[in-house]
Amino acid sequence: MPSGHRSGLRTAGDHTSAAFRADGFVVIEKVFTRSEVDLMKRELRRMLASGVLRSANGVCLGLSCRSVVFRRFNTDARLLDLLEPIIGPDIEFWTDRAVIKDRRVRFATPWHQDHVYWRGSHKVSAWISLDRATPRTGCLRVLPGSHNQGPIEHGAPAPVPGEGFRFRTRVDESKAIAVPAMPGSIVLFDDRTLHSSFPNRTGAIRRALISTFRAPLGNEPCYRDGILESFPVRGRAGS
Ligand SMILES: O=C(O)CCC(=O)C(=O)O
Repeated sequence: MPSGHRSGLRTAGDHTSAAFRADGFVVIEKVFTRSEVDLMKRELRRMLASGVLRSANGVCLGLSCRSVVFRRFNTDARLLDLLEPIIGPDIEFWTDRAVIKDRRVRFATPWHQDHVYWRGSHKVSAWISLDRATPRTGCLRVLPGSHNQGPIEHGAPAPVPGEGFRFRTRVDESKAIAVPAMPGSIVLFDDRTLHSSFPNRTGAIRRALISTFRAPLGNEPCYRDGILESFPVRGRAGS
């Protein structure tokens, strides 16, 4: 197990960023409270019920650009304080998505690097747990240190029945570790870190808000899912 990957500290920025640099990810426990997590879950339910947000195989893109509630959490100082030692004083929100595994969407997420989808500058994602995520309910798995390999070849995405087009990357799973997370805890990971998630074997709902940030770069386009999503959140032109 990589040393220090589970910090348990919210204010030790140096420790968090050192663990992140070494392993390509770090877990920070209990950043958001139960009532804040309940508010996010209520907002997610409302957005899905009203049709403001659509789920494709359990993935819902673009929450902050449609909801002041999610925008507030993605600009929360507790989250930005964790990101600042990693990204630097200027931080831009890039995009967000909710991933929901339940009775209908049970399948595992295959191994991949997020960089293969986004390309361009490197980004950091905050996987914010909204339910108890365990190996049985579908928590993340990561390959510690895999970010040091840089971007790897994923081949062309292939159709998987019921799951859309998916990349399939070969990984030595003996070196992988499970990353369980309680509601309100955050897993920060680099877009080069190889990760996947377990299938949900329980039928109990497992939701995560996954918000992605980067250092602002004038010449790189914003993320677009029909609408512009990126906006500054700290430092230059941010708070
Ligand atoms: O939350 C999950 O189950 C997987 C999320 C993931 O791999 C991703 O969004 O890149």
